Amino acid sequence: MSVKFPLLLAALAAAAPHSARAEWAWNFPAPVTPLALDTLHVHNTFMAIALAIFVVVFAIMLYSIFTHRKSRGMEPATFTRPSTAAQVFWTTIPFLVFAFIDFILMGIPAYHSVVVMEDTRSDADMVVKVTGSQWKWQYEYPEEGIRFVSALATTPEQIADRAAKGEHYLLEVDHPLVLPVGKKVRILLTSTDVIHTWWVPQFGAKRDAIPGFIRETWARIERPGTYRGQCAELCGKGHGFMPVVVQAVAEPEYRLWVARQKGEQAAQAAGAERVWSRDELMKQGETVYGKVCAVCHQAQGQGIPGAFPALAGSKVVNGPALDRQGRLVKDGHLDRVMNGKPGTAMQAFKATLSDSEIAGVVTYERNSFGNKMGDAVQPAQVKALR
Ligand code: HEC
Ligand SMILES: [Cu+2]
Repeated sequence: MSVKFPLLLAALAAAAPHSARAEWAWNFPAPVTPLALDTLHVHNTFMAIALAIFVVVFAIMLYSIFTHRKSRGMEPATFTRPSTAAQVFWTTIPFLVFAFIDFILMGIPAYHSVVVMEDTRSDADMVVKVTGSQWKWQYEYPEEGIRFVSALATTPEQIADRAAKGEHYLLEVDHPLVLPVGKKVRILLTSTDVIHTWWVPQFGAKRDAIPGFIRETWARIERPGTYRGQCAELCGKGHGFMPVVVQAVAEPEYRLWVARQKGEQAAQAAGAERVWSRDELMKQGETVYGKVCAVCHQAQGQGIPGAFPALAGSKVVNGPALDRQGRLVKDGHLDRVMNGKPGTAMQAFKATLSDSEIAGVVTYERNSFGNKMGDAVQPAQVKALR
């Protein structure tokens, strides 16, 4: 069943200014999971029932008003208290009618949907763990040992209107979540800081990612494609900048992707074994800084007074990172980046960045924005501190 309200929407669309119409859709986005299909059915059934009740109630009301009008010589009734039997009758009948509608007509499909939603485990083919952090998503495939961070790909220039916006403005990421079509994916959700919500409208699932808890949902994507969503829980300054992008591909293509990811991760791990040149570290660091740190500390390391400290001239950045034995200096530069500062927006990056990314970004900060430490941190040193 598909109930739409073309007349009402057409009227609204005609009234709206032209520019506001570009994003108008007539219905929900096409569901691509059984769960989304089920909840859409519930929505449509409920809308049909609500519409039917609306029509019946209004018809009775309008009929009563117009038929019993004074100009037709209607006399008001004079009773003050109708019989008890009449009162019981006109209370009981509507009660029974609505009990039937609520508990049977609406209750059964709604109950079915909730059961489908909560059934995250039976016949699950694979597990993906999703971790929200201000302001990006981390995806982990525990069975494959794959893990990566998925961050906004829209550039700061596009956001500031200094460059042309792309088709998927603010709905594009550097590393989408890749999932096989037709497999039941159990999705575990948690967060490292505040509550986020992982939401892809076409999957029909929207579940909070709560720090300290693991919540779950599931998806069996029936059609290959790219599906986009957003964080749906106000989670701070970058809330509007942590989109979700899922790429659903056929099973063989998925296996290929998994193999490639494993290769990349192995290469990254190998990168920690060798000595990097300063230039390599600076280059790596600049990329990481722009992608991960600049949202808070800003492009030139100037920070935002009162919220995010400047790294240009910072005592921490211009202090020691490691002591002579290669141990962390407490509250030093490397300590701050690896372990964060609990209770502040400065999170521990050792969980989300690789050895070479941490070594790179620390080296970069120590030698940029006017900081001139002249030293470098090696990936192997970071690895030894994990
Ligand atoms: C979500 C915002 C946010 C992001 C992203 C972020 N930081 Fe921070 N950072 C902070 C805040 C807030 C502090 C101050 C913590 C405190 O109260 O000492 C801080 C402090 C620091 C400090 C110490 C500066 C000082 O003078 O106290 C360093 C170094 C630092 N961050 C490096 C990084 C690096 C490297 C990255 C990227 C890998 C990064 N930060 C990403 C918010 C952020
Ligand atoms: Cu969020």
